[in-house]
Amino acid sequence: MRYSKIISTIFCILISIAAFSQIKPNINTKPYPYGNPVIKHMYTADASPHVMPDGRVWMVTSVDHEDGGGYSTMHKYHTFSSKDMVNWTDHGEVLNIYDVIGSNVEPEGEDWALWAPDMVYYEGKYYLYFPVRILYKEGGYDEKTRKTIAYTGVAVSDAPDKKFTVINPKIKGTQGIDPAVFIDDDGEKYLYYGTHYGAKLKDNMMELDGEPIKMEVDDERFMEAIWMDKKDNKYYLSYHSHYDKPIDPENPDDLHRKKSRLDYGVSDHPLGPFEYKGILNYELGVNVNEGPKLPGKNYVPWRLYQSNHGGIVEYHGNDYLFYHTSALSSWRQDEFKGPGTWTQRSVCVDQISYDESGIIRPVQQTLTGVEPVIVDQPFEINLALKDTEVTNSTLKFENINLGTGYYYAAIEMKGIKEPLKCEIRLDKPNGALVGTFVIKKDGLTETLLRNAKGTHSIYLKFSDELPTKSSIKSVKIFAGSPK
Ligand code: FUB
Repeated sequence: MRYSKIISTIFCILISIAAFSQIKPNINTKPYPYGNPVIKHMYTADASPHVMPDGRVWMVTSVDHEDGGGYSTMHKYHTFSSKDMVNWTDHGEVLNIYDVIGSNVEPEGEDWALWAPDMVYYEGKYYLYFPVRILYKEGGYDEKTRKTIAYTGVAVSDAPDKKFTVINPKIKGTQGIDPAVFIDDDGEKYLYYGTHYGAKLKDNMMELDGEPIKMEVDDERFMEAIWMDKKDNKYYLSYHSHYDKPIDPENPDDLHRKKSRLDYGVSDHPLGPFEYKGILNYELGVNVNEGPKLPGKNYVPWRLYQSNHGGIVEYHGNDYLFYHTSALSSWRQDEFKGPGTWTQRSVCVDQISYDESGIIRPVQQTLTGVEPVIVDQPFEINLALKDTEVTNSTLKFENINLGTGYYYAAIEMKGIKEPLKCEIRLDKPNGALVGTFVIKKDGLTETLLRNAKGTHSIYLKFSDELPTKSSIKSVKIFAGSPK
């Protein structure tokens, strides 16, 4: 072995020993006593929540290693679903790093990891966006000197609980971690990723449609973990802010310390620029009212100075923040006597509230979690076409009870010659837009719906004259009560 190779091997061994010497075993087997985190049988992080066509909330999460060992040990994703936000089903592993690498060994000198993912439904398929993060071992693990690259790939599946197949291991133009996909009410699709970028996605969901744009937020602490949400026609871009030094146990709230928060900005356009609006989520473990305290201190053991990461979903009238903490790790290691491990995280869910002007009140992190959601309405509404006339390329359906929310719609058509769009609006032909069918061919076309709740007249407004001899076979609104 050459001298330099011996030195680098010794160095790697030392680094590994250093990393693993911090491992604390998960020796406490008592059941975790609180509602948050919601996943209690394994370590999960970076949740991306969406309502899927079965009316349930689904999330894909990163998986932190049972034995800790840091961010390089994140090698797979699981999906979970719930119909009430409290009880979650683990659907198992849907993608592994070796599905991406194509063999069961990592290239020599490199640590490959799968970081914060997103999963969306589009035109009958589920797309899983994953950041590959490669760390070159000769650069070492030190945050200041390490050499890494990261980019986004995409995998597809027919169902969110089945294995995904990689269809593009590296989306051209993407650099950096934390992809998030947003589908707008007009049918456009956007991919956000890296520290600051956003771009339209092509219909094939695996290529960028044009050059990525730098997301501008007037906040110098905008760092990573972008999530896009839309509320009352405004685009809310939330993100993890730059933080600095570790928490001083004697002064955890030190005003001079830059905190790891989720902050957000608002815009009238999905690609910005965004106006900074404030805090979505405080530093992890801040202001938790109930529960255990770190021995001798007035704050929870899992107070964390880094690793905040959020995803937002609206579900039957409430908005929820998904984030993660090390509370489960703190419990399983030594029953809340110590802090837990910052890379043994677990997904928590708490409610978001807004003031009258749309400003988010910083989320109250809780141990109890949220109230179970109970939905009692039909899963599906078939809009009766019998007596409905198409006037000026517009159809009207009166007095439709959308209850606490319907999340998808489908139209079946025949005789389509050219692609056309059909907007779904409430109460007036130019009322609130809740979704858009992009009809490319005969058969079924689906769209997601946003803010479709309460009792309304529903208008379907086609972008063009319907071709002669075309016909509408059915229109249905679905994903009301979760299956
Ligand atoms: O969980 C791994 C990475 O750490 C995520 O991709 C980032 O957002 C950071 O939280």
